Formats: sequence, C-alpha cells, structure tokens
Amino acid sequence: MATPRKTASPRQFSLNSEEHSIDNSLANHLIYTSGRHAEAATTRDWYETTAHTVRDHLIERWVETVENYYDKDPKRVYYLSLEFLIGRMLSNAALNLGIDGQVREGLHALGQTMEAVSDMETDAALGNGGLGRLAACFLDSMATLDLPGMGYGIRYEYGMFNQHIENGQQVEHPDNWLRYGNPWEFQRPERLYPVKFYGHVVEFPAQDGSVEQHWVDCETVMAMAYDMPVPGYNTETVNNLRLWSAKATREFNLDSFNAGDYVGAVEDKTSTENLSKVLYPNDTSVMGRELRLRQQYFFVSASIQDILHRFTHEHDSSWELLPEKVAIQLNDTHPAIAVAEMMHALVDVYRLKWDRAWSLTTRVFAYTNHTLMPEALETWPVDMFERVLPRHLDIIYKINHYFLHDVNHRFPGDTELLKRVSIIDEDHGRRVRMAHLAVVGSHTVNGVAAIHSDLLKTTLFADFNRIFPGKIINVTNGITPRRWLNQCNPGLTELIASRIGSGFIKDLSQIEKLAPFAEDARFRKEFMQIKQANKQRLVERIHHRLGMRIDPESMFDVQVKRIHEYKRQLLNVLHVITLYNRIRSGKTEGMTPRTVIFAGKAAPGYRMAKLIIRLILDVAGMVNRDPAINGLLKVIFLPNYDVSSAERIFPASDLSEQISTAGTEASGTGNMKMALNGALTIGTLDGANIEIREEVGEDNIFIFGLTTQQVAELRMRGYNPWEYYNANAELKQALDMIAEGYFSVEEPERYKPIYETLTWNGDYYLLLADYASYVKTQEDVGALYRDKDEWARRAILNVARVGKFSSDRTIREYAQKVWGVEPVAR
Ligand code: 26Q
Repeated sequence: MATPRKTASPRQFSLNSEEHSIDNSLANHLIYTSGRHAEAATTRDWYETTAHTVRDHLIERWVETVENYYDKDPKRVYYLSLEFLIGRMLSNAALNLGIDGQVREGLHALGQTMEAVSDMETDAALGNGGLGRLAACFLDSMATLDLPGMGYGIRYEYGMFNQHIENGQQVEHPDNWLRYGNPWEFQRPERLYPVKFYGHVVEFPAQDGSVEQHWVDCETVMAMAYDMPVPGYNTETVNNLRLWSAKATREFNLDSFNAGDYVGAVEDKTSTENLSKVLYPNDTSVMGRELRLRQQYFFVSASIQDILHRFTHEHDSSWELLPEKVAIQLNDTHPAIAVAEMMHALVDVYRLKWDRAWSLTTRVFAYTNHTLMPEALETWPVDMFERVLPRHLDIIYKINHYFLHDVNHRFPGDTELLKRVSIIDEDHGRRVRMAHLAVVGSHTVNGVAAIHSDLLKTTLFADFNRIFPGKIINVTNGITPRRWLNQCNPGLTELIASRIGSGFIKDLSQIEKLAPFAEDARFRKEFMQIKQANKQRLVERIHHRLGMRIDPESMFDVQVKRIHEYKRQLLNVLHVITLYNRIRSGKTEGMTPRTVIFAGKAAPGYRMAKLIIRLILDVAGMVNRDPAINGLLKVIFLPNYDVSSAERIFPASDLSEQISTAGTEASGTGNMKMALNGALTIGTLDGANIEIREEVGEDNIFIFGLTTQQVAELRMRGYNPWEYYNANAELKQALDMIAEGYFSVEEPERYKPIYETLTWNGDYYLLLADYASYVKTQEDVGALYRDKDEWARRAILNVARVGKFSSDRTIREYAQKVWGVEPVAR
C-alpha cells in the first residue's frame, strides 16, 4: 500500500466512478444546484446544471495544479492585462477536459442538446478586441503547455457593451453579464488587499540615517480576488485567472456614519466600488480619464501585492531569487504602473536599497506593445498623476533621473535625445509617458508581428533601440486551435483528424500533413461540403435573427473586427458600391454572387466609426431592397459582434478581408482564425498578413495595395486623393453617391463627413490610393471562386499551412526568449 499523503488529496473524491458519471452528475445538479425537476427545468436550468457538472471535473485538477506548483516551486509567469476576452467557458472546458462527448450524450439522453444549452451562457466579454482575446488565447496555451502561468485582471461588473442597431445606428447597452450568476468564478473573500489613492508623501529619518518615504492620508479601497479556472487541453493542468473586484473598506466613512449620514456613507461606498464597475470601450484613442488610471493602479497594486505575498511566503526575504521565480508580462502599457508599484513595494515596504530594487525590477518585467498609432499611446497629465499617486510620481521621477543620467553619459550632449526618451513629456503640458516607463523598466520589449516589431525598432522606439540594443524583439501572435478550430468547427476538425489523426489539436505544426490532400478530389469535395454546411448554419441564424434570406451558394466575403478608419471598412464599402453600380448598369458578365458581411463595434465616442456603421447599414438597405440586383449582391451588418458570434462566422467565411493601410495593423488575429477555417485572404502587406503569405505561398493569398514603404514615400511626396478621384470614374461615382446622399435620401448631408475625410481632408489612410488595386484584386477573387475546385485546393492549402499561428508556438517563444519558464510535469 502506498504511504498516505500528508494532506487529504482531492483525488480521494475522484469523479471517475460510476456514481459520479456525467449522467448521474447532471441529474444530481439539476435537483441540488438548480433546484428543479426535469419536467420544470428551463434551458437555463440545464445550462447551470451542465456547467456545475463540468466544473466538478475542473476543480480536482485545479487544486492539484496549485499543490503541484507549490511543491515544485518553479519560476512562474504572471500575465497582467486590463482585458481578458474569454467568451463562453462551458464547451471550451468540456473540450479541454476531454468530456465533451460524454456531456453531449448525457444531455441528449435527457432530451437536451449541447448547442441549445451552451447558447444560454453569457460571454465573459472583459475585453475590447484583439488584445483582450490574445490574452485569453495565451491563458489556454499556457495551461495546455503545463506552464505555471497566471492571469491577473479586473472583474468588471459590466464588460464590453452590447451593440444594438436602432434607427440604423449603433446604440450601446450595458453588458450585465453577471445577472444570472457565474458558475465559473470562485470568490476568495480572504484574499483581500488594501489599495491606496491620493494623500501625500512625508519623509521620516530612518534608524540607519537614511530617509523613509511615507505615503499618508490616503483613501483605501479593498481588492477582493475572484478566481476562474483555466483548463489546458488534454493535460492535468488547470491554471488560474485571478480577477480583482473593488470593495469598500469596512472602516470606510465611519465618520459620516457617526454623524448619522447613512445615505452619504452608502453613496461614498459605491463610488469606491466604481473601480471595477465597467470596462472602458475604447481601443485606440485613449481618454485620459482619472477613473481609468485608478482602475489600472487598483488591479496592478493588488496583483503585485499578491505576487510578492506568494514569493515571500515561499522564499522569505531572499530577494535575489525574485527574478528566478517571477516573470511579469505587461499586456501593453495599461498595467505599466506596475514598474513603479514594484519599486514602491521593494523600497518603501520591504526596505531594499534603490539600486538593488531597480536591478530586481528590471529583471522581472517584460512589455508587449500592440500598436504604433500615436493616439493610442498612453500618457497621463503630471498633475493628475500627482494627485492620484503622489508616491509613484516621485518614484517615476527618480527612475527617470537615473535613466537620463545614464543616457547622457553614453550620448553626451545630445539634449534632444534626452527630451525624446524622457519618461516625462515636457512639451504637451507635462505628461507621464507610460510606454517609456514600460521600456525602461523591462528587460525585453516585443512587437506582435515581424513587420510591427521592425517598425517599433525603426520608428516609435528607435531611440530606445539605440540605447538598449537587443531589448526589442518580435514574438508573432497566435490563436488557440482549441477554440478557433476544434470547438468552432467540429466538422472540419473531424475531417482533418480522419486523414492525419488528431495530434494537430495540441501540435498545430502537424496540420501541414494535410497539404497533400489538396490534390485529393474526394477530400476537396468533403472539405467544401463542410464549408457549405457551416454557411448554411450561418444563413439560418441570420434568418432567425434578422429575418433576412441570404444565398448560401454566394461567396461569403467577411470583414469582422472593431470599426476603425485605419482598418478601412470604408474601402470595402467603396467596393460594394462599385459592384452595385456595375450591376445596375448591366456590367455583370463574369460577376460572382457575393454576400458581404460586416460586423464590429465602434467606440461610443468615435463619431466617424459610428458614421461608418450607419453608412454600411444604409448601403445594405439600398442594395438588399433593389430588385435589379438579382441575387448578385447582398450586404449584411451583423449586430453585436463578440467571441461567440465570431465562432459562428469564421467557419462560414469564404473570403477574409484584412485591408488595413500598410503599417497600421500591428498583427491582426482574425486573419489567422479565418485562414485556419479555410477562408482565402484578401489583404495588404500589413501585420501578420505578411507572415501568412510567407506560410501559405503567394499563389494562395490575394495581396493588393501599397506597401508600408510606398505609403511612407507617397505621404512624403505629398499625397493628393483628388488625383485618384479624378482618374477613376468608378471611384468618383461611388464617392459622389456618398456625398450627394444617394444612400440617405431623407438626410442628404448625412455622409458629407465621410466624403470630406476621403477628399478635402487628405484621406490619411490612403483608401483612394489603394482602391483600384483592391477592386482589380477582388475581380481575381471572384473569378477564382467560380472555379470551385481550384478554390478548394487553395483553401485546403491555407488550412494546412497556418500551423505557425498557433498561440502554443507563440507562448513557447515567450517562455524561452522572454520569461525563462519551463513546463511543470506532474
Ligand atoms: C487605453 C487607455 C484607455 C482606454 C482604453 C485603452 C485601450 C484599450 C484596448 C487601448 C487599446 C486597446 C486594444 C488594442 C488592441 O486590441 N490592439 C490589437 O492587438 C492585437 C493583439 O496583439 C493585434 O492583433 C491588433 O493588430 C491590435 O490592433
């Protein structure tokens, strides 16, 4: 007999017995968790029942993973992010645990379908878009690779807003995602940290003659942990995502209570709890709102306290071990205040000497940049910073002082350089540059696709690249094949597995073994049948939701992503209007029937993005109502694009639109998701499109438009959109229709701002310059689509050749090149 373990192992309660079969568990949870009999159960009850059944299987592995990490004491990686765009958990957890088949059958025996039950789950939409979804894919990959990784973020009460279309326009509705409870989270009322704001700094002489900085007269908010399990695929590892929720301190406002101001005390209490109330829905132009800075510091401070609590618990004050045990990744600059917070903790709380603390700090942090767009770079007014975080401003000044001193020593006399790299911008009313703090405080900085990282080195961070040669590297983004192939496209997954086995789900490089099947006629037929079935499902959903009938035989031409001028949804609209005009004037020879599908949210304060949505809807209305169109063109705007709708759209896509102005899209990840699901890409040489082309081969992707270098040269020469307008009759016609109110007869001036942006105001994103090339390339796409067999061949080659874009590969690179962490075996 084996020796009994010190502590009760949860395996004693193992679920792998008859009594705890999925069937029994469903029956039990229906009655004991949902409080229902089968006859009275709603689909939501079945969801709750199923979620708890699957959850039981997570918990064992979760606590064992904690125990295992504790025993083995490996270096851990902490992923700090203001956003985790997780989507639904149920089917993902069931798949990763390998119990999806049993759950499906169990539900079936009870008269339910997994699809209907799954559909009851509200998305965890704690993110805006690419950056937030990347964080969620990374969590999946870290767990799948048995890496001791943990996510830290905010448990927003309201996630990304729900987009409704009312009177042809976007209207934002609050996302009350916790309304029905959340079976995937575990409140940890004892994991509680105080977070301080405001107040001021006073200096005290210390015993040893040095000066101690004390941050006093602060307001304190409590951060309470909520944990969500993150199961790896086909492994025992279940990692943790820890999200912080703001709670008022118990002592809070005792004074007003004593004064009998009951209502006042309650009011103040809610104002502190506002910190975790809502996700900011902007994803480029940043608003310098104080609440956002407080949100950032709130979650950063709680996370750093928690990380150091764990570290000191295991290693007391052996601080030299810190960089050997802790790696912290900053997801963009949003958590960059962590650099100052770490210094605050080491110097003010644990009383380390400044130089030693700084050496440790810079060996712990690494920073990922996700954008070059100047309006997305976070800076905070010094006076606001000083009011909210007075001690941290002092620390930043000191970091900056030593940094600039070093730079001056190495590049003597270059005062312009000092001004450019300073953490404090002195030219725009004194602001703290968070990107500079992140670069100076990190040992490694990375971009998210090869071209983006090159541009970081030559433009945005050129000075830093000179000061810190080798610090800036590339780690190309990826996506998790579990959610973005296996889960969203079971038909294709099964087909692939029937030919090459199922090893590709955990090792996507194996999918290259599919390439020879591009030449197999039977395989091509089956492949296209699956695409057709996926399209059919989307057609039914669109009919159900929007009451529109679309033709499943038409080419599904898809652009789904946040609405942004740089992403150029308007270029797509110009193409749609061009097709419309060609059809109306009878130039339809060789034209391929298309359904052009748009989806995406506009930041609530981004007027041009909202106007673009409105134009898409007006053009759709005009085109779809016109009998002369004769089935050649349909335009759809799918409201409320989110992770769950993405999971339905990608498997049904034929053509993937990735048409940003070259040099503007850091990477893109929708491009990878659609290619993996057998769509062909039409795109510019931007972001990861460039690497997708390298992988799939230039014959299997439609590239058009100016390159980054040509864009720069054209702007340098002096770009004049009128030259293109006057030289191209179809372009002129399309723009004139927008300007003259053709699509907004009841309000002819409605789209004047769009026309003006593209003409008089200089067309910053060069839509007119790329229009002719785009339209021509779209003709090539249409022609190829009519050759179904050749299309299938190329689509299969896309699927077979995008193995590089698994987030498992991305995470392995971070683990090796950035974090220095290794898989932890059981
Ligand atoms: C900052 C300050 C205040 C309020 C909001 C923000 C904010 C929030 C979200 C700024 C930016 C974002 C999100 C950016 C984002 O999603 N970037 C995308 O990241 C992807 C993953 O690397 C890339 O593939 C995309 O190219 C990039 O646009």
